Amino acid sequence: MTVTITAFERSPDGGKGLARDTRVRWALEEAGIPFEVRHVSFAAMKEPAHLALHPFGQIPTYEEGDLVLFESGAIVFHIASRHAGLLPDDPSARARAITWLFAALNTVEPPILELSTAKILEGDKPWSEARMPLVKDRVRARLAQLSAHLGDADWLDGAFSAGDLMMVSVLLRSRPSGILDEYPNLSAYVARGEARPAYKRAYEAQLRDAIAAGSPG
Ligand code: GTB
Repeated sequence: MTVTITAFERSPDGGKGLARDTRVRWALEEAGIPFEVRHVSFAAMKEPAHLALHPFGQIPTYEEGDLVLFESGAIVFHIASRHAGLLPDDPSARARAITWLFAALNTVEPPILELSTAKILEGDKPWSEARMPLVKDRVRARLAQLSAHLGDADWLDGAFSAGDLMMVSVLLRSRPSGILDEYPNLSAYVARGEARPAYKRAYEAQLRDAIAAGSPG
């Protein structure tokens, strides 16, 4: 059955792979599932046809026959649940990998997003400069904890899993701030994720799309 996902028509990151379709592309590549990408403009995302797929008018979405999903975490979990390679067979190891997927989205991503919001949407406010160190320190607090847990392991819990896929995807968004590089083991962890052939295929495809669309950046 054909799988179709949606992505930005013109990604604001110019193809750096930071939009959330990249994590879905990566999961599909890891699972060996062929898929098509439908590109949507910011305006089209808010129109009824797209809102019927995604109530919040965002990307990514996932269509597989009659099944329509939104939320990158739910989509990655759906792919990982039905195809080998992204979740361990052992029930306890599987539950732990899923825990890391949630931790990436619910515990690590929020302060990283807050930093992006503080820079992009609030950077011109008079109070922004005073607030920024607090926002950055909240990112550092999380990354320090994650760094301590990871230690010198390759992946968060044994073999590479959907939990690592999501954590690497989330951490990538902290790299432009320079904060990721303050934690060499996390930086190396992200590099291991980026070195996976499936990630490279996902990254290169979204970059090709961005170049074809003439995205800025
Ligand atoms: N919780 C949802 C999920 O995980 O799927 C969040 C989805 C979401 O935020 N989608 C964004 C979107 O559609 C794109 S990824 N925004 C348009 C809108 O809300 O109108 C967020 C994103 C955007 C841009 C960059 N960038 O330029 O670096 C990175 C990430």
